[in-house]
Order: sequence, then C-alpha cells, then structure tokens
Amino acid sequence: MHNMAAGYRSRIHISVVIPTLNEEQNIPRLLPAIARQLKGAGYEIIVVDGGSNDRTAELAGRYGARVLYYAGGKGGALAMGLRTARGDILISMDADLSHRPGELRLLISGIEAGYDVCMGSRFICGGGTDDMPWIRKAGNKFFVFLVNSIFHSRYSDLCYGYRSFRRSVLPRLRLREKGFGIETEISINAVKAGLRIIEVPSTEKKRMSGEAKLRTFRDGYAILRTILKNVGR
Ligand SMILES: Nc1nc2c(ncn2[C@@H]2O[C@H](COP(=O)(O)OP(=O)(O)O)[C@@H](O)[C@H]2O)c(=O)[nH]1
Ligand SMILES: [Mg+2]
Repeated sequence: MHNMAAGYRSRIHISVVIPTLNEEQNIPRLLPAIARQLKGAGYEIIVVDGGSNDRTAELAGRYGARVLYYAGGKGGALAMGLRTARGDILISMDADLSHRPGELRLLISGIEAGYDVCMGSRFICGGGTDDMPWIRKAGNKFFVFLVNSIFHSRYSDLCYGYRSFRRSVLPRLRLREKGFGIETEISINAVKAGLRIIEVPSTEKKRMSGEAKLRTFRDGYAILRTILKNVGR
C-alpha cells in the first residue's frame, strides 16, 4: 500500500477532486499515480462517490483519499468536492484514467502563473483524444461553436473535465448543474464572471476499466439545456 498520508502533513496547497461511480478497478491505479506526481506538494485527494455498488469507496479510503458521498449525479458530486476542498488550487479529474496524472503539473502551473481557471483542451495543438466517437466530437464542436457565439468566448473544447481552479474564484462559478452539464456551466460562468482563463493541451486516454456513464443523447440534450438556461442569466 502506498503511503499517501504524507500529503496531509504539510499545509494543503492542492486538492484533487474525483467524482466516482463504480470505478473499483481504476482507483488502485489512479490514486498512487496522482501521489507520485504530487509528492512533496502538500495535497489532498477527495473522492466523491455516487453510491457505487462495488468497492470504489472502500479502496479510495484505503489509498488515502477523503471520501464523501453524493447521491445525485456527477455535477453535484464535483461541486460538493470542490466546496469542501482546502487547497489553494483545485483540480477536477475523472477516475477512469482518461486523464493523465502526468498532466497535473501543467494544470497547476496555469494557476500559479496567474490564471483563475486552467482548462485542459483536447483540440489545441498538443492535445488529443482516444475516447471520443465521431458523434460526440461532432456534438462537442457544435456546443463549442454555440457557446463561443453566445458568450463571446474563444474555447476550443467544452464538456471536458480535466481542469484546475484558483479556490478563491469558486463562488463566482455558481455551480448548480447536478449532472454532466457541470463542465459547460463552468465554462460559461467563468466567462460571464470575467475570470482569467487559459487552455492547456490534454490527451484523453481510453477509459481503462469499467463502463462509461455518459449517454451521448441524454447528456447531450442536458448540455444543450445548460447552454440555453444560461443565456442572459
Ligand atoms: N459521484 C458520481 N460520479 C459519477 C457519476 N457518473 C459518472 N461519474 C464519474 O464521473 C467521471 C466521468 O464519467 P464517465 O462515465 O467516464 O464519463 P465519460 O468519460 O464522459 O464517458 C468518472 O470518474 C465517473 O466515475 C455519478 O452519477 N455520480
Ligand atoms: Mg470517462
């Protein structure tokens, strides 16, 4: 077992928040990999579990994470984790090893360099994805176009969850979405609040193990509703 308690000894600088639902195969790979990247940094890992019926929560605790429970969707889980996080820099990350722990330091650098929000993008030079069928790429492109047109932003990606935040701007993101609309809500509210935003390249890997929970059409529709709801609000 890796000793991740080391992160708690010093003041917490970085909080990694991971929503989970049935990720027991991935947790024992992911948490030690994060620990290796953040060794010596003063960090905490917060796993917000949505009621997994496997050993996700138990394993997360054993590998040193603080484990919280949230019964209603990935967005609500992420918001809960971010609100209880103690670090100066907050990072949102998926549990399925789609997000490479090696990129954590790039996300941290973005905030340390003075930005409020630093967003991984699969669609700028240096980024990429192995985990997106063409229909989702097309949907994402359409949503990026829509958001940029309505909110005068210049995003290259949307609906991607590997991001970092200066904790002090969290209230200004006004998180309300309970499901997969959360990333879109963050992107829109960050622009509306006039935050300093930067994109950094990110390579999305295939989910290592287990099942994807996002359903292209159901959640695509939810994302569209999120965009329309925020017009003029
Ligand atoms: N707490 C919680 N986490 C969830 C829920 N649905 C998905 N997740 C987690 O959110 C992350 C992204 O989900 P995933 O199924 O990989 O979505 P995709 O990569 O967009 O297909 C993973 O870490 C999931 O375990 C949920 O209802 N509750
Ligand atoms: Mg995934």
